[in-house]
Amino acid sequence: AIPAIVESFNQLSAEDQLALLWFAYTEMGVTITPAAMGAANMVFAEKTLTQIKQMSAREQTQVMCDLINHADTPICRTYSSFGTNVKLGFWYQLGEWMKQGIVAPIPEGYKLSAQASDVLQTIRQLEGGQQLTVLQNIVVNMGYAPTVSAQK
Ligand code: 45D
Repeated sequence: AIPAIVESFNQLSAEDQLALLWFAYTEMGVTITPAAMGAANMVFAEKTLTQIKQMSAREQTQVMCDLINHADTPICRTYSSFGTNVKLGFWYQLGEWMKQGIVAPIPEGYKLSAQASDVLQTIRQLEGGQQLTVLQNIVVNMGYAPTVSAQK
């Protein structure tokens, strides 16, 4: 079932993918402790996260869209070099900063498309370990990796 869920996620528009991640994050954010984040070797992502923090709101949103779209940018290439849990931790950190107003938020009252809501609902119904696997499979393929893209 997990590959099918990941596949349906990947078929959503970039905007839907980003919005769905945001809603997944807001629902599960509380369950991720600082200790768990510590386990993710976030030192590898610190430079990139700091760079994003210092960007304008528009640039911040653009970077996140680029990651989803597999754009060929320095940040997308750096992201691809992260391990899976660093990638998850990276998104988690951006989510925290969005909540704190440090990174540009999603528009107030924004609603997911019907397709994206369906995928989110399916993810909600999984047990915790499977949810984590789905999220790992989603974030692992974001960013830009020349060898992977060449196979498409
Ligand atoms: O204008 O054991 C829209 C670790 C369109 C490690 C938009 C872990 C309209 C150890 C697209 C809506 C900690 C990794 C704008 C475990 C519009 C460990 C913008 C687990 C502006 C278990 C949308 C970690 C935007 C986990 C900008 C499970 C959306 C981490 C941004 C999970 C969305 C992290 C973001 C998740 C979502 C993070 C930043 C799910 C972040 C999600």
